[in-house]
Amino acid sequence: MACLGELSEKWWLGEGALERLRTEREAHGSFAEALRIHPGSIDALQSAWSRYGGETLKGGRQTLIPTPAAAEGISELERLQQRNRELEKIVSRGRKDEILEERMVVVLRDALDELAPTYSPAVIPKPRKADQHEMALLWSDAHAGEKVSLEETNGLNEYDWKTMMRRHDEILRGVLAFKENRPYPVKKLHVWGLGDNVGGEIHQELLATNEFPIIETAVQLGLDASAWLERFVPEFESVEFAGVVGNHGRMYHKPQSKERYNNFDWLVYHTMRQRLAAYKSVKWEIPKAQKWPVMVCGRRVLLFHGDGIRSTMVDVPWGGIIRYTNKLSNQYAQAGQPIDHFVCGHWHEANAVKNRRIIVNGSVIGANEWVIDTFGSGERPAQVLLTFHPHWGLTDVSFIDLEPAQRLAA
Ligand SMILES: [Mn+2]
Repeated sequence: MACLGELSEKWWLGEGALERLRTEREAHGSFAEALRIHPGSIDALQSAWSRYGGETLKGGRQTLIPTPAAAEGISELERLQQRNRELEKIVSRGRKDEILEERMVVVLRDALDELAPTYSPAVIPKPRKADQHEMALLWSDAHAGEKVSLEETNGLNEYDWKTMMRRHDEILRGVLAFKENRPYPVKKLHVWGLGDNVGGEIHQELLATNEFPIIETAVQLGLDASAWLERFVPEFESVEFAGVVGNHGRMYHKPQSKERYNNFDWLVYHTMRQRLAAYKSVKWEIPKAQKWPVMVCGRRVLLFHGDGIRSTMVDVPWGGIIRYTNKLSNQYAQAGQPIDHFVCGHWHEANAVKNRRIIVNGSVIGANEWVIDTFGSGERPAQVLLTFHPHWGLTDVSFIDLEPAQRLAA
């Protein structure tokens, strides 16, 4: 009888092919076994089988395909020997890793025995309780006299004189709470007026809606702000006031750089100075200059309002502020007065940027109709409190929220 291995495709053709295939299968028990003994073409066998109407095989094509091991004639012994070799390899690789690890441990142990740290902490005496921190309150953008309508701002803000002075109470509460709860003594308070504490009449809408005419506003703010500042006097060994003017209190519609102090902010500061003249612990600097350097804990801080910085875009022009202060930095360095910090108001958004080199104050007024209309939103009212130390310089930037959340929600 012809076996499959010897058969050519031609042999499958013609009469009796199906019968010959059956015989072949019976002779070897299965096609798989027939192929194992006589390796041949599985595809040829399968196509002949189906061409001559062989019944569907249980298990489909798999039934025709021998297992690879069987097809290659690999015995069980060979398979197990191969497996054994593989396992030996794995074991020897693991052993190598163990040896490597042990060698690394030895190297590290030897190294640690030989090396010593090159640093030892400096001898620091117990810090003196008398170390002098000084606080500096940024006071600006109260826009006294201006009214903001709760209805027109969709409930975002409401502002009038009474609200303004209530928010000044909040400043007092904040500063005194920070002073009381800091673990170091603070004997000196700087108060830096940064301008726009009067709303002014530079826009038609302000002229039409202000609570009082500007002259009345300035006098009243001088009196009320004196009473406010006076409350700090007994709390600190000394209070040092310095103030620059803003843009809102100017006399004319068009901004001017000459005689910039011709501004109601300047009048307010001088009124305060006269009212508190009897206090020897209160010192005053009310310059005619538009920018004013003050010294605190050996650091030079430049005060200015901030309206000189050009802006054509919505939002605070950070790029412009940084370029502007870089130029100021060069200018003052040339004059032998290098500046450590720049402090301004005007933008109504409290921030400390460039590694706290530039500090921008928030406002007392908060969002108003113009800001919402022009910028889409306005920041909540807030003022900034700085703390300096003779050794570390500006150590803390604190934010005093003038409308704590619960009050707004109420
Ligand atoms: Mn301003």
